[in-house]
Amino acid sequence: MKAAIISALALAAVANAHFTMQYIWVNGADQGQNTDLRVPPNNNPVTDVTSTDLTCNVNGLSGAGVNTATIPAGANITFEWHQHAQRTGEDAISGGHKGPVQVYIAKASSTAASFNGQGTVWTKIYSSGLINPTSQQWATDIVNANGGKHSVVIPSSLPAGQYLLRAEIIALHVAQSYPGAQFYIGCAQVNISGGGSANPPKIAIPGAYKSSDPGITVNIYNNLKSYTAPGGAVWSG
Ligand SMILES: *[C@@H]1O[C@H](CO)[C@@H](O)[C@H](O)[C@H]1NC(C)=O
Ligand SMILES: *[C@@H]1O[C@H](CO)[C@@H](O)[C@H](O)[C@H]1NC(C)=O
Ligand SMILES: [Cu+2]
Repeated sequence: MKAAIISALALAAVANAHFTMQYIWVNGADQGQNTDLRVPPNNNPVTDVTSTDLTCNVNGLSGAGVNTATIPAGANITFEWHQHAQRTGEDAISGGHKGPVQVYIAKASSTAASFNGQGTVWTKIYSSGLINPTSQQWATDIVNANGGKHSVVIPSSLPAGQYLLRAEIIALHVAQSYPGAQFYIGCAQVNISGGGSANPPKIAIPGAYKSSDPGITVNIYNNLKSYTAPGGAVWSG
């Protein structure tokens, strides 16, 4: 009985232990809390893959009042996530959240701040999922071990201009039925200087993700041997 109560409490703690993107770093330089970011009203996940909240989280269709960071082509961007407005004293994203980490980029039609990210505009530039099936180590375990951080190098062949960068952590601990998968999304506004002339493949978010995707509705506690994240292949520049 006592064990049952404790595990029920543990489950409740996992369910409530949500998180948001709070910082980006540009080539190792911390830009400051909530700077260059579209900040959602709370740390709850998005669970409806057809919602425009899937683009840049709740209230994320515009970045009015949000600074846009100028970054050099080929910059190394580090995203940093936390459960609450504190960097220490708790797991960054809570160990119960298991799943992939992905990053997408979309070129703004005019300014990044006014761009809503709708349509077939997103290019996947990073994806990490089930890293080790034997130990069941997920990309999220690495993010937790790194104090909430993961990094991506922006392909230097992308043209100069203003972009939204969209990082996503999908927590799959209750994903065996839909809706269940939890989408944690953070969007940063950047202005790439330098760059090239690549025209990468693109998908729509929402649009490309389906409730039936094997990376979205999945029982991860069933000795999973491999995992396919939604959204297709990474474009490496
Ligand atoms: C990007 O920056 C992070 C944090 O400073 C660092 O750990 C990582 O090695 C860098 N990646 C590359 C490819 O330079
Ligand atoms: C974007 O960067 C370019 C340099 O490539 C600069 O001239 C321009 O002012 C920047 N725009 C914004 C909005 O920061
Ligand atoms: Cu949570």
